[in-house]
Amino acid sequence: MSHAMNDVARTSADQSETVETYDAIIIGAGFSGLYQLHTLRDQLNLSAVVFDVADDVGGTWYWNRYPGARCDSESYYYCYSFSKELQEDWRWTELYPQHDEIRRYLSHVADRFDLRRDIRLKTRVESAVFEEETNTWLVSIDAGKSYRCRFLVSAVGVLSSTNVPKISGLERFKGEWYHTGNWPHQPVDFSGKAVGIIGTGSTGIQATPVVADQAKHLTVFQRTANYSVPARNRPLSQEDQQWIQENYDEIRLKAKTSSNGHPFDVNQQSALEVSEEVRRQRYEDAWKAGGLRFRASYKDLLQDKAANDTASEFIREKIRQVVKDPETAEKLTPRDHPFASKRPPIDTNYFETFNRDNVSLVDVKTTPIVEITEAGIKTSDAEYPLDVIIFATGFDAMTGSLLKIDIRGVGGRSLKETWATGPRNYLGLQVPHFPNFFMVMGPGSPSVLTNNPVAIEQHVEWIRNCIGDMMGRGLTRIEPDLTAADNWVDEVNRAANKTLLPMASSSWYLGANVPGKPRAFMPYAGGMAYYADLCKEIAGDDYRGFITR
Ligand code: N01
Repeated sequence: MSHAMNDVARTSADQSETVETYDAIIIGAGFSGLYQLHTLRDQLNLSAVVFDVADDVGGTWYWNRYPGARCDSESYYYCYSFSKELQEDWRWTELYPQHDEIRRYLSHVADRFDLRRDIRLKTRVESAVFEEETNTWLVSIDAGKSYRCRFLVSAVGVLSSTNVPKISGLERFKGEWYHTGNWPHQPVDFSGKAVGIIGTGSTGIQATPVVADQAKHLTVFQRTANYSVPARNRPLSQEDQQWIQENYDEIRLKAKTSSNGHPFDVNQQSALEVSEEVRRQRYEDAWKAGGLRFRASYKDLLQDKAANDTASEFIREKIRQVVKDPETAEKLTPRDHPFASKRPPIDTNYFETFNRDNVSLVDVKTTPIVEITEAGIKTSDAEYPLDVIIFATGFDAMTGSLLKIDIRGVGGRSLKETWATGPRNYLGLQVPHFPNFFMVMGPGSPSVLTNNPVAIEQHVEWIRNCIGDMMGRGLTRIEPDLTAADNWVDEVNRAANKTLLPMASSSWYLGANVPGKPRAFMPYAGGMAYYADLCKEIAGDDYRGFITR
């Protein structure tokens, strides 16, 4: 039997306007929103709708189409695990899938589970206001229409609000400019052009070799040198496919019981308890194998600075070996933060690209960008004429997309103001005074420190179970109490401080990349499996720390 509220017209509180009403409104049609819709509509039998501003499903993968964009997690586990049939009928072609393949996958999911009929595309949610009299949310979209729902779920993504730095003169630039996170749908032709790319995070590191292949000249404007490990991407063979299908249960279990959602073992030795020779061999093997597994070489790389130094120095040596010009190699060598204290990129020929004649590197820490002119980028010591500027400058991560929506909880308080000093909430799932509002991958949850689909499925299923429990018990309202939220913020900080993560002072984990953003360590570093168990235990303990009625 359906629990659905009237999913047709219903009269709003002020009686003057008729609004469509749903049990749940979900904002965002990426990995999170698609699965949340499936769980609420098809498993709980609720009426639910998804709004997304894009003209197709895909979330972050809808927008990130820049040259070289592909996933850093391996394809066969950077995907949903909730449906065996889905798992069996989809074959990934490469170890690290390109953006278009991930979009095809998400499109397939939308079709396979008949989700599209409840997804409204080209629809931007402008505001959501909680109304106490009815314990419902009034959600307004850009077309001026409003909808009402009992449960509001943010599935807006953690890396979806682009960060274009305010560099004076951009509006005068006569060439083309793009942000990687809002890339045109038609390929951009770089042939015969002088291209500049600002930013050397995961995105810039993926894009640089591909753009260099096409451009007449590529200038990379680097503020912070970065560590990167070769990805060693390759097509998946028939044998790989067979191995994946035969071992899927074990792969999924390993991912779910790991600290970061990746199904590989972390070596339980300390980097400091083995000889130099043994350690070097292990790093060499990990370098040859490639990928984020390099981080798992020793258990203490993210906890102990001396242990980390051994890995950091190994990568620095590799950079010096690969990059032929010693001055360029030195500029590319990271020294101001430990390896993996910022999200570590993986690459295909990134450092090798700086051996090309058509590529140059500008260190904008020593010679900062002063302005953008009609003709290109001007630093404190030179002007670089450019036809195209690529901003690979990242995102207003974790909170940016959410805070673009005017969300108002009890008493009209705004979420943006409530979070003026940092995103205080409970478990990264709910915010005090914002009842029946849930966040998938909210700040304060493991989110960006994980292989995302694992964290997404855990959140989506927790939210489904919570809403199901509420329905079952006839409850109309749930929100965290303030003390629980404060304690959780303390726990998020405690967990971060046990690691080297806060040592990267310019990291987007801290909000440091966006001027004016409050500095707060946002993801929960206590481990995915521990966190998932805790969420389950809290729900089982009558939703400890939540107020229900
Ligand atoms: O962004 P970033 P990203 N002047 O913020 C520089 C995920 N991802 O898009 O370090 C000059 O990491 C900035 O310099 P600094 C992944 O989680 C996943 O690369 O602040 N430079 C930095 O070099 C990743 O971590 C995949 O000093 C400026 C760069 O721009 C996250 O997305 C692929 C500047 C921004 O790096 C974000 O990565 C790609 C300025 N004013 C990304 N402002 C997958 O494979 C910024 N910078 C799944």
